Amino acid sequence: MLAAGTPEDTICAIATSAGEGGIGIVRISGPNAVDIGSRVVRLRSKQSLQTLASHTLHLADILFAPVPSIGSRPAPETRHSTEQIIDEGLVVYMKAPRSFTAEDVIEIHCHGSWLVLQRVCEACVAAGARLAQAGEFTKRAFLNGRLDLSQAEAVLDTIRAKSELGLKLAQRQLRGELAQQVHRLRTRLVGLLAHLEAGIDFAAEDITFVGREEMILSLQETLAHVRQMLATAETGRILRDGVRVVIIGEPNVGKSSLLNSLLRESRAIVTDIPGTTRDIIEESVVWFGLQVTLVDTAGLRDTTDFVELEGIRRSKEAQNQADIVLYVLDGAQLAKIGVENVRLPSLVHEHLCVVNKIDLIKAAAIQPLFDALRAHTKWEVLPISAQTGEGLNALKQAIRAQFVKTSLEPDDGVIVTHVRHRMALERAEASLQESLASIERGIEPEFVAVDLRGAADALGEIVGAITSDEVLDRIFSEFCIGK
Ligand SMILES: Nc1nc2c(ncn2[C@@H]2O[C@H](COP(=O)(O)OP(=O)(O)OP(=O)(O)O)[C@@H](O)[C@H]2O)c(=O)[nH]1
Ligand SMILES: [Mg+2]
Repeated sequence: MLAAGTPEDTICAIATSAGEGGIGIVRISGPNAVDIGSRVVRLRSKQSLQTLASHTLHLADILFAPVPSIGSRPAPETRHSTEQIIDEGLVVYMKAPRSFTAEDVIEIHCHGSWLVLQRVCEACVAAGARLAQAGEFTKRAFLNGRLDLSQAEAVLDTIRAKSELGLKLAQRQLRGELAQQVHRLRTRLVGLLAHLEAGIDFAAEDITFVGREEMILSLQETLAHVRQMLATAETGRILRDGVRVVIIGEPNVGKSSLLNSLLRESRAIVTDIPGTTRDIIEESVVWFGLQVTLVDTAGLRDTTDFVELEGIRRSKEAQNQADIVLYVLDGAQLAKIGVENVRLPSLVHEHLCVVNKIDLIKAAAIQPLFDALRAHTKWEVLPISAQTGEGLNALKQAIRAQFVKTSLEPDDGVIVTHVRHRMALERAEASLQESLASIERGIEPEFVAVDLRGAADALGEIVGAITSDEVLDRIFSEFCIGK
């Protein structure tokens, strides 16, 4: 059930984004959409909305004072004196079930002025519509079976996508790639469950419905599929949300210079005074279709300066939220003190070590320095110069390669992008493991059935076949109003 109102309500909202635009759209959806639309628009062709062919556009005046419903319509002269024309625009009627919500939908396309759009919305409310809640159109599409839950989530991902790769994955999920795979696995489990339960019912008659070996094989295959999907979750999350790269190192090694060159703008203050950066500086870019958030931090050193200490605390906090840490060394200093005196911190995160300022090292000395460094540490080390830009492309490629390991072609299987899906798959994995262990130990089929049902339900949660109001409310409240 919807938190407020029911699907019998007709809802309306501004569907385009706030601000000025060439065109703005107000969307009306529900059983009375046509009736409400007829009170708000007057077609120039004098046709009534009811008679329009679905999915065709028609020029209309959009009226402020709601026109009384047909039947109680006043004489044309009185009607003319009370109504006000808000704007002129185009109207389209999308007949149920061939609309986004699978309900009757009227869209009013007017000029993209927020004031105009608000007045059109007010006119719709005065004519009997209710203002839609966040995500209510998509929620209706889900409740009416137009989309499953994973596709509804993909609608939001499409709207929010910040990178090409994120958009590509959202579109694949919207087309139902994940849903189909989940349905296949779930159907197989439900089939096995039916056999198992039938076996339980007819146990006394000694009929075996699925052989033990066959059951084990089928469960193992399903488990392997679930694990295959889980293995893509980390890449999926990064592709959808982007990767967070935190730059750390001692003062003056060129962290802020690196941030600036990667962003190609002078975002952070750079000086030759150690301890310049005191705060966290964060900025996003897109590299090869992948969204990357770069975070510059205060240089790490022993200090008694109160402000710098706070900066160092924040730097450590930022490290904990990193997908990858870039540890920056000063190459010029390295050449001077010798590689054997370099101490690299122990980092729990994925990390890359960059040796900066290689423009200050003699060309002939670079290779021996890196050979020694690679012998001295297990870390991957990359030469760069924030000043000349040398090595920055290789650095970007290396960061991408850490995360985009799977090919992104649809033929290579589904990629899991949502934490909610990952968690459900983990529950399915645990239940499948449990059921296999039970069969192998010769436990009663009744107990195996409980685990099989658990696995099927966990998969069902992904597509919304099994779900609670609370989960639905949480998912749809993330949407904007009008979607
Ligand atoms: N020659 C050369 N100088 C560099 C390079 N990168 C940075 N520098 C210089 O090194 C000094 C320190 O640079 P910053 O970017 O402020 O260093 P930081 O690591 O952010 O320093 P803190 O904020 O104090 O921790 C500045 O004088 C930069 O111009 C480089 O690749 N080559
Ligand atoms: Mg700095």
